[in-house]
Amino acid sequence: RPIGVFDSGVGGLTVVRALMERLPLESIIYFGDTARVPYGVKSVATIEHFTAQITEFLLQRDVKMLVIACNTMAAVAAEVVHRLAADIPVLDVIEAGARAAVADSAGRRVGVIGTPTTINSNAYARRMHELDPSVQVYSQACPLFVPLVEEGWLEHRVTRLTAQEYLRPVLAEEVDSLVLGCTHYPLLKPLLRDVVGPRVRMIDSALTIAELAARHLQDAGPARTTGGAAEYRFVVSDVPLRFQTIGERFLGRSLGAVEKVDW
Ligand code: DGN
Repeated sequence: RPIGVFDSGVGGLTVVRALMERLPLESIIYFGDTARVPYGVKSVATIEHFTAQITEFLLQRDVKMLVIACNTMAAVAAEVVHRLAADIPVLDVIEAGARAAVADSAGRRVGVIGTPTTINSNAYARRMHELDPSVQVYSQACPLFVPLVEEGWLEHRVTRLTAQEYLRPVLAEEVDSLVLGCTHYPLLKPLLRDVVGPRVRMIDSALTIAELAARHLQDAGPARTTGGAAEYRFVVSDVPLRFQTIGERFLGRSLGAVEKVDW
């Protein structure tokens, strides 16, 4: 049975990439809601409705685990997924990122960046405070990052200036960690490293959720050692212009055939 991974669009492929590297024997079915992205600026009710629809779709494909790769969905609609998929583990990037951020957290000052919906939901800060009330959290919405990454401007001076502008208030608080709270931000890691300097620990929620998924599967039983190679299916709600190019940049390899859902 495959692991189901879903996102509001193409960005969750950074999570698929991390899962492929961490769990190379596991099959994955990915759903990207490319027809309705971006979610980062939509209302909670709409995001909940879309999330429920995607969850049902993946449950019908008999997934053994669900991974909410989209920070925006995890921030405001994780409950919906837990309710609909009560029989299987449901992991989400916010839980994974928040846990990693507070690990060894004595006196930690943590910065969180994400889409406006993720930041306004306060989900990261709330979860981190539950895990460790002593942690100080400073959040910043970075709405221009998603389009800049999709444009492929990963090292562009416009992106650098934008990052300096967005991160100035967070860096002024002398954070020791920065949570990359959006599917797109792992692609900006080299540039963000330059902007935040070598001292700040960067938490990549794609890597942390792959680690969490590996731990869950280990607890569930011995790793699969027989059977065929892992299979990957990519399903989207639209095949927009340049999808293949952008998707392959996120995935770090060829996507192969992409299926379009018939809704
Ligand atoms: N996948 C979204 C996230 O991680 O917040 C970013 C894309 C979007 O919906 N704006």
